[in-house]
Amino acid sequence: MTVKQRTQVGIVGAGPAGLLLSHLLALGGVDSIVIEARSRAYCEARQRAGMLESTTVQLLRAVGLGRRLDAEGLEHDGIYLQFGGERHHVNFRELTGGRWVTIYAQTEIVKDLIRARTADRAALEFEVSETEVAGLDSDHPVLRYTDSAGQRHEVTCDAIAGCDGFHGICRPAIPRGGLRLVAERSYPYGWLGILAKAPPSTDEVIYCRHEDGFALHSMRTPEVGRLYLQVPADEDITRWPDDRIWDELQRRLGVPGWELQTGPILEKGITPMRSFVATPMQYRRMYLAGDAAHIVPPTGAKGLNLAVADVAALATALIRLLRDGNPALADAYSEHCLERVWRATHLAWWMTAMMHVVPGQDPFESALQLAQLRNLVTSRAAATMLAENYTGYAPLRYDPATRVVPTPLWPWVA
Ligand code: RFL
Ligand code: PHB
Repeated sequence: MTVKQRTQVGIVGAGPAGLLLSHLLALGGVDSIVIEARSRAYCEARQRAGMLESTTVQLLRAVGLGRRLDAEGLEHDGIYLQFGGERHHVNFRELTGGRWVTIYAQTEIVKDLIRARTADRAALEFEVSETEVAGLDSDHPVLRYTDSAGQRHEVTCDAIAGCDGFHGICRPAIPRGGLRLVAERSYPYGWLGILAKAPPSTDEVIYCRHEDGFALHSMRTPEVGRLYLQVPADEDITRWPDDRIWDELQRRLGVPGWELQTGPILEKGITPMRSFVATPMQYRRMYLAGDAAHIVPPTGAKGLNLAVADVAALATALIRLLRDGNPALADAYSEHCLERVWRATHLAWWMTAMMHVVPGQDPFESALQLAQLRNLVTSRAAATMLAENYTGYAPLRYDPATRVVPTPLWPWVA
């Protein structure tokens, strides 16, 4: 027998987008259920993003999720850009009049969110299967799933949020003709990422263009480093024993007088690089958020930040729709988000193109990359453009108590 239930918002996916959306809706008095295919342990351990825009940090603090972030997050003034054997610091805080970035792992945000939702006795189900969305042409779409004990459920909703990542089921459920544009770009390289029990050899993140390919030195804590190497898109990870990874990182990241500290590698994996944007990010009462709607290559550190921005806007829009009966923000959701998404897509594309080198690359291409990098470290205007885009865009405004606060990006519905 199928158990029939009712909620206001059915959320598919307990990644950062789905969990934060549920948290924000609850603060605004809107009920939701979150269903997730994987186990809680898997979601809490999945290694991904680490770099938060200051606008993301401010939003998380404002909604009661700042305690551990403030205690354990590593606040950085800027980044290092390295090329041609030179390392330059770009100070975002100084260039933007106070904006910064914070290193705080996505795993920790997910843990904080799951803890907060569980303490709030939220409906949050892990290890569900056979998820389906139906009735998308009505005002009461339906979410169906089988729970971890094998019980089938049917939840009638006022809205569905597809927060189920790039490979989820919500975007493909949009009827033919419902998506106007699917813009895509794939790159001939990927990132081999490691998590290592090795204290970071840098105080702030290093982005390095090297003749043999990109390298990035990031971190998670003062004891754990997170480092990446550009490799071919179809690279076989077994070709990269730990010693080869450390040697290559030292070779690409090395500058005179600097040593890379090494240590046991805790995890390694290869991520393909692609860009993807689905338009519109909604179909009637189903709204897509985060990686379900768009993917960026990780070079600009935008993916998680875009997911947070989407759900701040979506929560505000759904609270206005479902609590106050006003559909204006919900109708404008996609248009509002896509402005930010395309700015971030451009930043990620531009940084990717400037920093990666492919074997046998045209010397014209190489000279252009170096000219752009030189411009960034010598022109205040160029560095400011990078700083503004990297640290975040307009503040993410979410305030359920005072009804709705449109951000400056919503002029047509203010
Ligand atoms: P997620 O995190 O993929 O979560 C989607 C969830 O949906 C579940 N799901 C389903 N659940 C139920 N039924 C179904 N049928 C389902 N199908 C799927 C999945 O199991 C999953 O739990 O998407 P979300 O929430 O939109 O969050 C997006 C971010 O995870 C992603 O954009 C970032 O991690 C991207 N990213 C980075 N972003 C940043 O802002 N800064 C960074 O520094 C950064 N570095 C990175 C990154 C991504 C990387 N990888 C591995 C892709 C570095 C890397 C290497
Ligand atoms: C990370 O810390 O994992 C990280 C940092 C910056 C990026 C991508 C990933 O651009």
